[in-house]
Amino acid sequence: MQTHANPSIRNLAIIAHVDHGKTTLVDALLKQSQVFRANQQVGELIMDTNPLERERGITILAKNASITYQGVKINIIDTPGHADFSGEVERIMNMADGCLLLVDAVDGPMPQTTYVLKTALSQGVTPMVVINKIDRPEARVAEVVSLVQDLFLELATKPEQLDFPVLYTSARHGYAAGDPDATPEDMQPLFEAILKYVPPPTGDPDAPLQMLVAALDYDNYLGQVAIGRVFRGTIRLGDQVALLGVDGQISYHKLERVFVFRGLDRVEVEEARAGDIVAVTGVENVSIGVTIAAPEGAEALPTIQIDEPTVKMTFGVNNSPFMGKEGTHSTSRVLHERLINELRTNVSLRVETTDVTDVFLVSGRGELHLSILVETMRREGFEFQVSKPEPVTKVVDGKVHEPYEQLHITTRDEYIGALTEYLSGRLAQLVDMRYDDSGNVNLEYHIPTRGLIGFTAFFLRTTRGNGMQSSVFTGYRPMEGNIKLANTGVLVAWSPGVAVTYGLLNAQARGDTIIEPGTPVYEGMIVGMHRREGDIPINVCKEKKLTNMRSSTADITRRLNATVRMSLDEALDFIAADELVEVTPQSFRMRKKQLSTHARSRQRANTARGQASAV
Ligand SMILES: Nc1nc2c(ncn2[C@@H]2O[C@H](COP(=O)(O)OP(=O)(O)OP(=O)(O)O)[C@@H](O)[C@H]2O)c(=O)[nH]1
Ligand SMILES: [Mg+2]
Repeated sequence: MQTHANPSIRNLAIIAHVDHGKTTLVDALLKQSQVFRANQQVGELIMDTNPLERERGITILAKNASITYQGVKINIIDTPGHADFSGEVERIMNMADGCLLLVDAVDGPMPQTTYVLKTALSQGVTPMVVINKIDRPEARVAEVVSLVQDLFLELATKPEQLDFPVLYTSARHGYAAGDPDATPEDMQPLFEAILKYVPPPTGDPDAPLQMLVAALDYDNYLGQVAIGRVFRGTIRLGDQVALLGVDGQISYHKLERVFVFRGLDRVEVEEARAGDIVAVTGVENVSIGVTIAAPEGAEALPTIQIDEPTVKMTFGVNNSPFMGKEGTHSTSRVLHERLINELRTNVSLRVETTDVTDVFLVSGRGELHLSILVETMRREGFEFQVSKPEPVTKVVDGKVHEPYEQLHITTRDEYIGALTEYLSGRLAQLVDMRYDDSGNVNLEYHIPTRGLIGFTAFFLRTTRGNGMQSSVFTGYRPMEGNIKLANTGVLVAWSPGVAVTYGLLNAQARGDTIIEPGTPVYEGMIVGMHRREGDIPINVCKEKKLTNMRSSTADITRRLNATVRMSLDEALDFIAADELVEVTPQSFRMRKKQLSTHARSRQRANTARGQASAV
């Protein structure tokens, strides 16, 4: 095989925990390799092109680019660091021969660092370690290097994997060094190290073609674009190829265009040889994990292995009284088609039908993975309703098992009390607690995914932004114990209309309200949070009686308290099992599944009777 190495190419994945600086490092590499014109304004996080990525400041989709250094083309794959998008890392790893494992010089290795390194090592990708953010005053470089060494000792599957180079960078300031004490100037040492340590791709360019599709893109003009690495042979414009599906089906197509990556662009070429990463068009109904091969004696490459989803929720056709008012009302068929279409690119997602025809069960890697899909679909103009995220359980040896996660928290001392109380009520076990030099405390927990649902919003509220938390799936364990949920209910609109100040004032006697005066409401819509247990139906549209002219002074001075504002993610966390979030392109509303006040109270009475007779 080695005889067929292609020395003019390197394929490199950039992997790390969230926010350790992957996309910023790609910026620095692109800038130094003069991909841009001298006067071109390029800004930051250039690869985070999707609007949701820019808004949230995180990478969601892995993406390709390439740079040329000393005549060698380096194909770079930027990946997301958030655990919910780890399916993306699994998806692209087959394209790479080497990876840069970035580790923040302050934070050190974090849960997702372990996960992505394990993924890379298990696929035989050669690692290089980059200690990034060495410019930060709190950087503890030597300590972090030794923690990384420990991590490799734990994860390496072959002795040679322990022999990895370490570089020191500030991606933000655009410099790298091979020695932590050197005075760094620019990124050159990193380019040199990539050429030296990342093995060139192998594969016989004269053998029959084999390409594994690892990404899909859609272009309005070109149609479906399949992206992946040519493992063997040469891919040529106009070639007749076989598409080998994951299920063993074969179809034949003619390649219309072949592209390679240059900088951030794709340039059209006549052919590309084994080892390169290409984008091709002309292959219909392609999906991720399939092989494009020469038609004679076509052989499929091993498909992409993706871990199972851990969190699920339902996506249903909107059946609220406001359906069709703020979005394009979608039928069950349209919604199903949209979800199925998502599966072609979103590899760690699952979609199943349920026994209700217009409700689908969608499972993903975490709450964020699912809420990003919700947000993407509403921006496309869809309206629909979703249920509370729940963990995906499975039965092993007749016992129900549930997903567990490792939760890492860095925060200030003063928040430990509140966090501990919340987490212990949610079956979390403290595994480790350490103080660092800057007075931060690092906490590590094992917690069932079910206990973590809703935690992000709580954490942000409690610590007011003074902290970081992240979690990573560790495995399934038998389901044990109950979670103590907050014993509060909701305020539910009792009759339809438009909310008025007087009605909302009455509601505020019972709790906090989440809608403003002037908001149209329907029966069964959630308008606030009850301070106590149980739901309370309330008429927020009720005007003050005009006959009651002489109001007391107390009444005049009663002012409406501020409305509690929730984001869509918080609403998904907040709702209970018998509630839904109605999502439209313009807004979202929380509602009871059963809208009728009367029907809900009858249900409650029946349940109470059922319990009474069971005693
Ligand atoms: N001080 C300092 N900050 C950095 C450096 N590199 C990146 N950052 C900052 O760290 C934050 C996260 O950087 P990103 O490049 O978005 O991190 P990422 O690893 O791509 O994050 P995800 O894709 O969401 O996993 C940004 O605010 C960067 O400006 C560095 O070398 N020094
Ligand atoms: Mg990024």
